[in-house]
Amino acid sequence: MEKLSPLQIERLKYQPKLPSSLSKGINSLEMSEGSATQSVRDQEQIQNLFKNTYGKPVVTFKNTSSSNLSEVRNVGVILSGGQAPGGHNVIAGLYDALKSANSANKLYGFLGGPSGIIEGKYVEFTDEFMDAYRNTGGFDIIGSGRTKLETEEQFKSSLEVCKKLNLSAVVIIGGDDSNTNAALLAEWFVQNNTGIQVIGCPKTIDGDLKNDQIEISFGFDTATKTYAELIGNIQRDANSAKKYWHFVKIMGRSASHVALEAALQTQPNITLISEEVEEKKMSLESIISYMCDIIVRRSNAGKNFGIAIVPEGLIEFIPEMKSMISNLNDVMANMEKEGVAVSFEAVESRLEASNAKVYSSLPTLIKSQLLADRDPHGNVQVSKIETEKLLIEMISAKLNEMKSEGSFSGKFNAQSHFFGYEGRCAFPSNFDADYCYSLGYNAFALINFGLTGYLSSVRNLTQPACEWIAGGIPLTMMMNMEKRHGEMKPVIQKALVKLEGPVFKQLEQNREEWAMNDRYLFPGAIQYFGPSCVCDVTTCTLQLERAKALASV
Ligand code: FBP
Repeated sequence: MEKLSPLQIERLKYQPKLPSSLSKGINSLEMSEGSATQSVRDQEQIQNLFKNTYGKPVVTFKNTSSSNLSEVRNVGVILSGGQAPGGHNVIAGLYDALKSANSANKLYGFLGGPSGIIEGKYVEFTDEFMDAYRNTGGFDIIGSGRTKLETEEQFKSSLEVCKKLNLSAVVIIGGDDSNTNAALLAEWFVQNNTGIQVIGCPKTIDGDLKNDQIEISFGFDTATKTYAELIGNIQRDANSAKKYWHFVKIMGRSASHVALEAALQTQPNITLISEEVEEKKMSLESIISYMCDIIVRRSNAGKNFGIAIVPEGLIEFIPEMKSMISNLNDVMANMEKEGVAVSFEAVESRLEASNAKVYSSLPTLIKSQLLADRDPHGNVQVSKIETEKLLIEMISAKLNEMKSEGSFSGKFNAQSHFFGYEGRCAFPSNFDADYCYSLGYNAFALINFGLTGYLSSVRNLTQPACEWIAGGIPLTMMMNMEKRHGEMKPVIQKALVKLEGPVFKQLEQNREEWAMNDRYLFPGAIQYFGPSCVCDVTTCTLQLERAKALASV
């Protein structure tokens, strides 16, 4: 028998909570439809590309006393993209719903992400197999991957695999790119009269897959709490030794929700928010000046230490960098097509003059990191760019200059950290355990009502789980046209931090106080057992956004 840690043993026993609308079972549900929907932008183009799945209504479930018998259904599930705590519980919820609807139903897991459905690599879930993964972190139950599902050939091989397994539906658990895949596959399946449905589930620690119906993507709650714990520990260390500035880069490919949430939970001295940098058109130089100003003022107050939070995607939001990276993406896509080898010189000679100047001004380390392989969606892999080190290097240079001019006499010793992978596979918090289980359970309800091209939606999340509202939204509702690999493509729009929103305002109102007067908070480790005020509270982001949404109703 495999050896388990005490926490593993206890978490396996946790029974996740469901919204009361779903708790009476899959066969006692009634669905109500709202009015027709539209995509967030580029309505005409999106409607043209998604002729069969565009414009469908938002749906909501409530339970009914009558019991509908459900026909036998086999379902396939895919974990797609970066890991996020709670993925196993989405599958557990889906499995339990499917088996409770009809014990003859089968659930297949495609191995290694979307490539599993293309290549026909799968495993069938059994009670024993599923039970070993309940309430655990990670995606290791079936693995994940970032293969983009978009070509006719991929769709055809997926169809063959689905037919072989007699599937009536596929559930794709993923972020914006993966749910774009889900939307494309759903449309293709309808277009080709396959009768196979596709349902998405909103996953990503980045927290940028959201709108009014999707209040948050799963994994954000646990990941941000994990990073906040680590930052709190570092703050205590910095405040004890009083000799280092800690620069902490925090994951979140584009949006700064994770950095912002971690900052609200810990109250560090400096927090950069990429969306603000873009909005205020802050150049790299002005960011350095802003940070140096706080470092110098703290040093003058005798504090040669501090904590700075840097969002992972920052570099792509600095105007001169954004323009250079977008030009660089096109240049690299063309070089790949032409089979030209990538080198500093080759790239610089093809970039527009102003972008070439920005590129060549960067340290060699950053220049080569910017040339690393793009992800399958054509994005720069920002997790590989050491922005925190770039900032430290530039700040050191500026402070040395100031020293020689006599305007700085303090010390600046910096440590760099990157928190990302540490939080993506943590044991899901109680919130994520319940939310994920509900999303998976609800995904089967959407399948049972014959829907396709929908995203599982569970909302009203700051209330107790029994009051959560279950339903679904059409994936096309979140789509717009964006440039990928040098071409305009339909994609789900990322939800960035809103500068006029309550979450950023909370930082803005407090950051000067936090910069100078150490108001560090120490959240400690996620607690799974104990008082509800410790174990069941969700993020500041969700609480502030929901409070604002409810106040405006
Ligand atoms: P998803 O959007 O797929 O959930 O992934 C998010 C993320 O964790 C980002 O925060 C990060 O930039 C990226 O994945 C890292 O990707 P990889 O795991 O491929 O290194």
